[in-house]
Amino acid sequence: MSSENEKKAMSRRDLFGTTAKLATLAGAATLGGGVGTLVGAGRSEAATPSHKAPEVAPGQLDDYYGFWSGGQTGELRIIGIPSMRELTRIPVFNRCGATGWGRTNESLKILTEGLLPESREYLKKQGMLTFDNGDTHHARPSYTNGTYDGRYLFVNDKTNARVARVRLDIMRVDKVVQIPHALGVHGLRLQRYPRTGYVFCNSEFRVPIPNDGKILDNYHDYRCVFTAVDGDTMKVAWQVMVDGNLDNTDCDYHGKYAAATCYNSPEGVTLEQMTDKERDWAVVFNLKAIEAAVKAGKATMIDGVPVLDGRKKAKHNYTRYIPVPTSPHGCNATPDGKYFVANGKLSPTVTIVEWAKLDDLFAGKIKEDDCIVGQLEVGLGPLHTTFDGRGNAYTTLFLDSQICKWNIEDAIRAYKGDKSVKPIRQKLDVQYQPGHNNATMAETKDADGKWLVSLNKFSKDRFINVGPMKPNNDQLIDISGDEMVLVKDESAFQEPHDATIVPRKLINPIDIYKRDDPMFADAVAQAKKDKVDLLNDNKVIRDGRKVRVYMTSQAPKFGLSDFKVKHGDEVTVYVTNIDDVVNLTHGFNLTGHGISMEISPQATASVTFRADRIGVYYYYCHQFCHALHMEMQGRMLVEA
Ligand code: RUQ
Ligand code: CUA
Repeated sequence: MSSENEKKAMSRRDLFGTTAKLATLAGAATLGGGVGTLVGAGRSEAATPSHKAPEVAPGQLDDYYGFWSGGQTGELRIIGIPSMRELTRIPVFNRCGATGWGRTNESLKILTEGLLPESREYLKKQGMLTFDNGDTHHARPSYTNGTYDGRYLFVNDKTNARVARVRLDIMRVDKVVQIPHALGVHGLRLQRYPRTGYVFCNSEFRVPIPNDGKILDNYHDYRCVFTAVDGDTMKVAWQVMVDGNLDNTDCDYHGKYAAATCYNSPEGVTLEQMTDKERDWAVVFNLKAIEAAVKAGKATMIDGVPVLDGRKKAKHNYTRYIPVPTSPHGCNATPDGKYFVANGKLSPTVTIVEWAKLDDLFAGKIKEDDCIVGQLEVGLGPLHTTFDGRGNAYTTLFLDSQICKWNIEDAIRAYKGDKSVKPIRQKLDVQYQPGHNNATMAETKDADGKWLVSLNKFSKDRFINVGPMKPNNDQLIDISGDEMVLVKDESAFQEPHDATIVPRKLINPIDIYKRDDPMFADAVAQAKKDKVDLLNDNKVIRDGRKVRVYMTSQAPKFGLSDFKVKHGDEVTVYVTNIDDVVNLTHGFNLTGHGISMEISPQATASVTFRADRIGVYYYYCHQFCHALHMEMQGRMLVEA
């Protein structure tokens, strides 16, 4: 940034620092590009790492798994904490050349079977089987009794309204469901108690239901739905129609309530309309009342899904709308199980709501406002809050480029009028413009308060210049002591929206596939029909114009050094990796055919294509598996 720009940014930040209260929606909305895209306040001395980065020496292992959403890449990433090393990636909604995800039969089955019929039809017309992009925001591991159980991880695709489930034993997706009546599935959180259970998803954009062209420009008839997916079956359990646009969501530790922040309560479609109000709300959902209504058949079945009307004017006991300052964003449940926090975004405040008060609210004994037990001014642009399990909260301030540490009970005392307490403990500069932050185990009852990551959207001057699109900056902060201490910068490709951090003892992936893994059950079943023993046989089976090629891989050899097919045949190649050795993955790439896939130890992977090119084509192993890896190849002969 030039010094001239820097001065401008500085003075703008000073301005907002002193007029925090005025920097609510009116100012922010009209300033548009000004406030919304303001980049940091230049380099800050105080923010230079004052501690040495935590030492995870070569050969040493990390203490935690960090599950990073890959944002617009549509994938997930696993980051070791505290080293911040990227350990691996999990392809989810993207196409991945290293694994064949989105091209193999196994992955295509998962990516297509949960699609809505209208999407399938649309995709077919485009010559596609599935969407090949996604926008992953919120990755959350499954719970039992308020803490992570290591079974699954769920993540949303905002763009195409999907939710994927990842098996944590093999770190691969096994189910994908597309959410009906929703465009832009954004907020996602999991039921904590008694277990997951429900996957709660917010549809962000209001749409006509059904979206069939009958309602087009009349945006007052658009609706937003809150969806509960059954995490075991990956089918939609129910939906509740609400007022406003849903943003983020979270739920309690007792299995009774969920909450979601809403913006755009005026239900407009332009920026001016959307922000033309003093207050929006956090909508709270009464899970027992919703379940009872669905069971009693009170829901309208739309496209096979029970939909309840939770709008204010319907006056049902499914929802209540708790007023909060306009345009709230993050929604975060405290690990003590008592509260959730709505983060102000355009308001410099966080609003604290007590879950227990919702009993009285739904019973009609108290009003919505009575559920609010605190409202603390934390700074400009509060987006998300995380916790240390010692009573402190950490809120990202997007505009101030800071993390604000504050004490929850003190904030509640101050709200009650106790002027002697100072809830804010510390503000730490981060570089720059943080979105989510998350601390180790912060979203479980076992929050341990060791590390916090701040996922910053801008890195500006923190790394050598790589062109106009800069990396993001994920910063590691030590929160184990009284003061937050910045210890590490780590660059990241666009855009890790969010992360959860789990002690390594809770996650136990396998090294080698078991032969009865459901991932390749279809291949096993087909082989059985063809009387092929996948671990021993190498065979080409012709079935009319369909050809099934079965081969093994064992370093440094494929079971077949060539196979012959006819021009126009539909060919399926099944490769079974019979190496029973940790880390010995093979690949199968077919030259000139756009085919590349992994076959991990003891797995079978398959791919289907039409042999539309006459001639000689090599297939080769793409993983450097052996000194003779280059020789691990064979020929496909396609005759006219
Ligand atoms: S929410 S913009 Cu995680 Cu900040 Cu997606
Ligand atoms: Cu197998 Cu290289």
